[in-house]
Amino acid sequence: MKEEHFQKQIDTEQKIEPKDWMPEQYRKHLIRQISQHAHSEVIGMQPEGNWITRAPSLRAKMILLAKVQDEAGHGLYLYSACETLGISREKLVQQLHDEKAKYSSIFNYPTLTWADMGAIGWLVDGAAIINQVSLQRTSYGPYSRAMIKICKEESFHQRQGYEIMAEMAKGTPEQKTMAQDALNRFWWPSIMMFGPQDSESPRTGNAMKWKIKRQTNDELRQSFIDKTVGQAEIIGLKIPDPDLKWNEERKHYDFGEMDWEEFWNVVNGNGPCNKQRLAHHKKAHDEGEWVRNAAQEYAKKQESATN
Ligand code: FAQ
Repeated sequence: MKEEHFQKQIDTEQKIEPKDWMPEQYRKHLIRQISQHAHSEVIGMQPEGNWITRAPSLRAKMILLAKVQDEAGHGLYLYSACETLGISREKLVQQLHDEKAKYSSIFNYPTLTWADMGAIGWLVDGAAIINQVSLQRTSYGPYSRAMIKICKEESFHQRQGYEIMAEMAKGTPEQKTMAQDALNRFWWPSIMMFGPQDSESPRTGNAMKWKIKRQTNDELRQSFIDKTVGQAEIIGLKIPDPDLKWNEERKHYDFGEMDWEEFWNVVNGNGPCNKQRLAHHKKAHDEGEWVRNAAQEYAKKQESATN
């Protein structure tokens, strides 16, 4: 009866809220996805944080600083949404440190030049938006509401990245080469953000049945590619895929095969920066212990003062 009522709520587009009954598998599925999403936002601060001190102008520095802070905020919205499912923030962070929880593969690639800041904003935030706009309609209320807030900021991120790429592409020949090189390195990892092909994705079945995901990995990837090809053309950069071609019958771009061995290697902890990213997070977490303790003491004092 409970299960039927739950599925009916989903089928009739009513949001599931924290106090509603939900199957244990649905709760676990959400904790897994939302926490991995939160970890991605927070780990995702590292590749860009790397360039704050080297931004080429005060304006560029202010924008990048604001963007990295936004990512921290996105992590917080998502951890809060996840906590409504009955798991603590400490446990979620522990799962990340124990490598039981993943984060997006894209953040395991290094950022070698300033143009990489452009490529991340344009492509990584661009891919994140396609995915997150779809997730605004996810069935779990707190996740859906977090997505609505996040998408507003994410579209500014995408535009600032595209602006960097556009400026560099019309700059000196060296700047244009740098922009093209960033696109060459970030293109395939960006389209890998959407996950394995549908036929290889074990989580998609339940995710679609429960409307946690509203579109599949392949649908979202196709939509990202269709949107991005024209943007590259406008600024005179070339997407590094010789098989990329408009298919008039499908009304979509056909594209080449991804290197799935590389994808699974990165997902399973063996990408170029996996070890470095996790070590940095652990160090920052340890060094922040006194801040968490002080905040807790302050909160306790405030509470006893009001009682
Ligand atoms: N990287 O069966 P599926 C951002 C794992 S936010 C790592 O297809 P599912 C903002 C997957 O977890 C970017 N692992 O799984 C920003 C599963 O492992 P598990 C993050 C991946 O969940 C921008 C296994 O493979 N966005 O970038 C990846 O149905 C700039 C099987 O896969 C989200 O997290 C991958 N690429 O679909 C921040 C969006 N792909 O858990 C800073 C929410 C797959 O069974 C700077 N998440 N895996 O051990 C989702 O939409 C989904 O979870 C997918 C994967 C689409 C990522």
